[in-house]
Amino acid sequence: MTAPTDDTAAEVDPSARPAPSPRRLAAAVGGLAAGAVAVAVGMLGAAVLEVDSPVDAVGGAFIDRTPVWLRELAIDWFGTDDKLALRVGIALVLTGCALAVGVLSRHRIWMGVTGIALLGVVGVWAAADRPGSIGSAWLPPVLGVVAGAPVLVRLLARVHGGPRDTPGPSQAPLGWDRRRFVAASGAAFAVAGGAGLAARGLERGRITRIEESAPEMLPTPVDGAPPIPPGADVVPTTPFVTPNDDFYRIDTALSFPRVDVARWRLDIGGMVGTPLSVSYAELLARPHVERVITLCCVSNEVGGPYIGNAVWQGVPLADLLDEAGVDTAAEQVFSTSLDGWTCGFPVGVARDGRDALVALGMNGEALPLAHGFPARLVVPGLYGYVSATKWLRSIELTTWDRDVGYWVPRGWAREAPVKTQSRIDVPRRGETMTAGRAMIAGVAWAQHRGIARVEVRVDDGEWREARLGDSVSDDAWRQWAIEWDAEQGDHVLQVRATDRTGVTQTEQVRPPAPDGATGYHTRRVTVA
Ligand SMILES: Nc1nc2c(c(=O)[nH]1)N[C@H]1C(S)=C(S)[C@@H](COP(=O)(O)O)O[C@H]1N2
Ligand SMILES: [Mo]
Repeated sequence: MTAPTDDTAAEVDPSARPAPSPRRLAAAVGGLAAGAVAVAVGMLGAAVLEVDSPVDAVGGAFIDRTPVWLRELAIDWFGTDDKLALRVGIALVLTGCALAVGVLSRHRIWMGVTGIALLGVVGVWAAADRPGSIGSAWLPPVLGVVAGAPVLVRLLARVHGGPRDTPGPSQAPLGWDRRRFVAASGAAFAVAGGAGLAARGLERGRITRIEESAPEMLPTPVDGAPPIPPGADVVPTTPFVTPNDDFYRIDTALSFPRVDVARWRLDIGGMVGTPLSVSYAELLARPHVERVITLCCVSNEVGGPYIGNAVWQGVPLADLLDEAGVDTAAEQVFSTSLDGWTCGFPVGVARDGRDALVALGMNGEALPLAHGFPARLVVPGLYGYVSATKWLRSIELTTWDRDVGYWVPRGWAREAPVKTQSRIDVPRRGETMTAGRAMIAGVAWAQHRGIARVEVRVDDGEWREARLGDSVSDDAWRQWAIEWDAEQGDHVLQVRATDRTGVTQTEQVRPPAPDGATGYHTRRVTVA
């Protein structure tokens, strides 16, 4: 049987534009309500079972398959809000799917049910695809389908009218009960909202419990960093030590890994004499050192914000490797996080005397969850994507042909030492200056080589040497400043740094991929 279409109404009044038929609209709303129930129940199921939510699993599968150009574009457009952008994108796609499911269901309910089931299949596939996914992660998307499909069937039966609906006083002339439909779909949205809120509450509680499991105080390091001399800080806008809350965050994790610090262990194995497995308490009990190390992201554009400097506290990686006894044939220190992310760097880097750390602390506190609690790697002189594993789970000594880190098959270089770079922080971008004596200032970095010189040029004039802030460590950035007699008009400011090996950063402009952006940071200013 074919229900009379409401479009006949339009024929009666030829002046009317073909308005969306109320039934089609209702069907779409029904699809949306059923979709909302399915997604929210899936999220709630995941929160109760303590597995990745189906939406995050799909997002994670998407992140893992994002080509380099799209990732760069996303970081360019959304910066560190790229995860939020992905969530919004997923929500829009899901909304479109749910509306389509509703419209399709209007005459062929099996098509809508199949549509919901297909979304569930995508959820199950993504859950199974997640590295380190645990057994029950397939269940939440199935629960979502089991909850969403009956809602769809019942709501669409109301749109359809027919024998299941007993005619009531509010029965509309077109043969369906709008008031009941509105009440039923409203109830479905309320259930979805309630389930969604409950899921969010559980997720927040989970994160709070992890954060509260971190120690209030870390042990005093046996080899502490000397206090930062006030002379290290010469840029008014940029603190020499980046506060934890301002430290850039870059990772592929849509939700924080399920850290259980009481049961957590760091395993060191592979090509070693004696594999080690150390608990958090054992790592805390070992002698700690404290080092000032600047961490930066390979995706940072010239002049970009994805760099931070912190006082890291932890156990020297070399001590742990010595204890395990590294096989001479081992080539790579390959590490894996609790969420299945991986990276690797040459064994030589870990043993050339530099202060690579298994860090437990950041700026005087236990590592914040966003920066890798309970433990992470920090290796001076290497970009984060080849070295700085957060939520560290294991370290494996291996060869290059056996394994490569997460980003390598995705178009990034296998080895990635940090490039010598410099950035202008003052004047700020778009700042209008007044004529007269002014300051140009910023940061320069060449981790593990150290900064020897910073020069500044105005409008293709002479390169002039800037005054350097006190050096704290070759592994940390260095601040710089220079006076300038600003004359009225538009000006172009440029900076370049030279490291302690005598090499000046290259002027050649290159994008971040595959191994770090190059070129001089250039700032255009207007002096009024
Ligand atoms: N587990 C995990 N660790 C990770 C990453 C990640 O995606 N997952 N990203 C790396 C990258 S690309 C960088 S630049 C640094 C950033 O560390 P931060 O977020 O503490 O600044 O972490 C590294 N460690
Ligand atoms: Mo990065």
